[in-house]
Amino acid sequence: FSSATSLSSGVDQMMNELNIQQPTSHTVLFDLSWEVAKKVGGIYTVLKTKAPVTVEEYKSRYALIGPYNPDTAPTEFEPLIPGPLSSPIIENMMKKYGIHVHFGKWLVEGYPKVFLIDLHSSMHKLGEWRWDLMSGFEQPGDNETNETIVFGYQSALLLKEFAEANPNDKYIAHFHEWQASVGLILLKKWKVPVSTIFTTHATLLGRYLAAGGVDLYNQMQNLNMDFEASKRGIYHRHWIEKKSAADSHVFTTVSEITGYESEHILMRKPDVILPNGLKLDRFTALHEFQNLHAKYKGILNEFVRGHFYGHYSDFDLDNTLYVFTAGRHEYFNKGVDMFLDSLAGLNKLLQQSGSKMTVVAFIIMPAATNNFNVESLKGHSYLKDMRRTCNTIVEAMGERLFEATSRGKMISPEELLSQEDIVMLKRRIFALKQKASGPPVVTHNMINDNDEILQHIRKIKLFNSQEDRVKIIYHPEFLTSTNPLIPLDYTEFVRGCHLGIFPSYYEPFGMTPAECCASGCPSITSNLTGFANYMSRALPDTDSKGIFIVDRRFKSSKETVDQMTQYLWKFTQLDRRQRIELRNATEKLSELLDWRTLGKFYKTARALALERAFPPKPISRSPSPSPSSSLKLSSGLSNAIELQQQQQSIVTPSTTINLIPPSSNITASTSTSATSTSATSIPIVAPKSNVIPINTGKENI
Ligand code: G6P
Ligand code: 1S3
Repeated sequence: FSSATSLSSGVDQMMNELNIQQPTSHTVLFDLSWEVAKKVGGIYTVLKTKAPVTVEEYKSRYALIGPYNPDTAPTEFEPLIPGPLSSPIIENMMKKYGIHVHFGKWLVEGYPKVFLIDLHSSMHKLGEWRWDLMSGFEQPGDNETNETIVFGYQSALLLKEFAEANPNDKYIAHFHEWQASVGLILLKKWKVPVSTIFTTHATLLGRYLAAGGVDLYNQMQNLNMDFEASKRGIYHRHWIEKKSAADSHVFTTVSEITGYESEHILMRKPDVILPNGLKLDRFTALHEFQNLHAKYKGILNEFVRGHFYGHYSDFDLDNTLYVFTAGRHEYFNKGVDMFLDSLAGLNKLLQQSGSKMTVVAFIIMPAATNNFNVESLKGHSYLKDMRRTCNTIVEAMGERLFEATSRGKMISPEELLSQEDIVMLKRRIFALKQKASGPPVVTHNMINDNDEILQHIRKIKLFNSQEDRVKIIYHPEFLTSTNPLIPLDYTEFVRGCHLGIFPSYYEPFGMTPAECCASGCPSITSNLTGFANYMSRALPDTDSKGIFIVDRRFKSSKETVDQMTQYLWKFTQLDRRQRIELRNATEKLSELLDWRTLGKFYKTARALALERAFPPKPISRSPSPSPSSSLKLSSGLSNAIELQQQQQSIVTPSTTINLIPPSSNITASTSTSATSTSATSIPIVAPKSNVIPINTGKENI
C-alpha cells in the first residue's frame, strides 16, 4: 500500500539521518499514567497498544508506573516477585517512606512490568506535600488534585531511588497527562538526573472551555487562561499542567490542533507531535477480516432479535445497518448532539423514501446506572427460551421421524409436530407479543434522568417506535465479552458494526475512529480531531477510503448536521458489495496507524530528552574553552540546526507529513523552560544521539 509505505519509509529516512540509536543497556524507560491497568479514556488504549513495541525495544529496561486500583487490579495485574534490581528499591520505598509499591505485570500483550503505587499508604502526607508544592497560593481541596499530588510525590521518590541506586543508567520518565505529572515538577526541583517527557493528551482547560460552549478555536488567542481556569475552580490543576509543560525536557502532544491549543493554554509549543498508534492484527488475506465482520455482526443480530422481540417482524436483519458512537461521556465534546440530530435527519429521509432499511444506532458511553433494566433482560431471556423450545421440538421431531422411517413407515407433517409442541410454541409467541411498551432505548437503569443524551433523545423523539427506520440503543457502560446483552468486547463490537460516528468538537486525537480504521470499519469524524488532521495530511481523498470528515470548524452546527445526514444517507444507499469494498479500502489504511510506524516519533522525543538531560561531554579543543562554545558543542543541537532545511517535514512522493504545526518553531536552547524564547529557532528534530547501541541484555528493572 503505497502511501502507508512511503510514510513509513519517510520516517525511517529521517531517523537514519538523525542517527537515532537503539536504546543501550544503560537506558531505562518508564511511562507514567493514571490509566496504567485502569481504563478511563483513550490514554489506556495508547499505553496498552504501545506496550508490545516498547517492550520489544527496551526489553526489561521498560516499565510503567501508575496508582494501584483495587477494583481493576484483579483483572489487569498479576503480582510478581521483584528482580534483584527492583527488590531493594521497593523495600526502601516502604522502609524510608512507608510507601507500598505493588510490582508485577500488566495483563496486556507484551506483558510490560508495572509498579502500582498504593496512594493510601501516603495519604497522611498530603498536607505536608501539598504545602511544599503549592505554598504560593490557596491550597486545593478537591480529591482529584489531592490524589494527583500524593501520586506525584510517591512516583518522584520511586524514580529518585532508581536513579540514585544506578548512577550509570540513563533514565527517561515519560509522563502522560497532568494527573501523572507532579513527579516531573519534583524531579526538576530536586535536581534528580532523570530525563523527562510530558505528553498532554488534551488540555484540561481546553476541554472545559469547549464543553462550556466557548468558541475555543476562535477565542483562545483572546483569553487570559489563568483567569479562565480560576473562574472555573480548576486553577490548581491547570497550574500543574502548565508547570509540567514548562519543566519537562521535552514537551509533546498528540496532534497539531492540540499543539496549537497548548501554545495558547500551556504557553509552550510542543517539541514533537506524537500521533497515536495502535497494535494491528493484520491478516494475510482480506477475507479473514471480512469473515470476522460477519461473525460479530451475527452476535449483534442476536442482540437485536432479543431487544426488539415481538417488534422486529417489520425489519429485515439482512437489510439492517449497525452504526455507533463511543467514548468518554462528554455529550458536547464528543459530538453526541450532532450524532443524534443527524440520525433524526436520516430517519426522516428513510421514511420519506419508503426505504426498507433499518439503522440501529448504538451509543456506548459509560454513565452512572443501577445495572441493566428488566425490560432489556426480559427480551433476551424470552429469546433464549424460544430458542431452547425450538431446539427441543426439533430434537423430538427427529426422534419421531427416525422411529417411523426405521419401521418402514412414512410420517405426515401433522404427526411430526405434536399438539403439545404447538401449544408450547403458541404460548411463547403470545408471551413475545405481550409487550406493554416498545423496545427500550436505554439498556440500563440510569441514575441521572436529566442525562444530556437522554434529554436529547427525548427532544428528537427517536423512541424505537415501529415506524422509525432508525432505532437507538443507549448502552451506558463499556462493553465486555461477559456482557449478558451484547457479549462482545469493544474491538469485536467495532468489527461487527458497519460505521462508527465521531463528530467531536474537542478531540485531541481520537482513538475511536483510529480503532475503527484498524478494524476495517468506515467512520465519520470531524475536522477538529487529531485523527482527521493526521489522516487528511496522509491521504489526498479520505472519503473513498471510508474516512468521512465533516466540517465543524468553518460551518454552522446546522450545516454540519446536514453534511453528516447526507453522508449517512449515502452510506445507506450502498449495496453489500460496495460496503465490502469500502471496508477493504479502510482496512488497508491501518498501516498508517501502526505503532511500528508511529513509535518512531516517540524515539525522537526520547532521544531529544536524553540529549537535553545528559548533554555529551564537551570535546575540548583548547585548554580552556569558553562556556558558550562548550555549551554549543555539548548540546549536540548544532547538528540538528544543520539539518534544519531538510527536516522541516517528512516529504514522501505522495504526501507531506509535518511533525509540527506549520507555524511552529522549536527553541534550540539548552534551557527547557517554556518561558525561554531567546534561542535560535529550529524544526523539531532530534539531534545525534549520545547513546552507544550495545545491548548486553542486562536486567534493569
Ligand atoms: C463480509 C462477509 C460476507 C458478508 C458480508 C456482509 O464481507 O465475508 O460473507 O456477506 O460481510 O456485509 P454487510 O455489509 O452486509 O454486513
Ligand atoms: C484523550 O482521551 P479522551 O477520550 O479523553 O487522550 C486520547 C489519547 O491520546 C485522545 O485520543 C483523545 O482525543 C483524548 O480525549
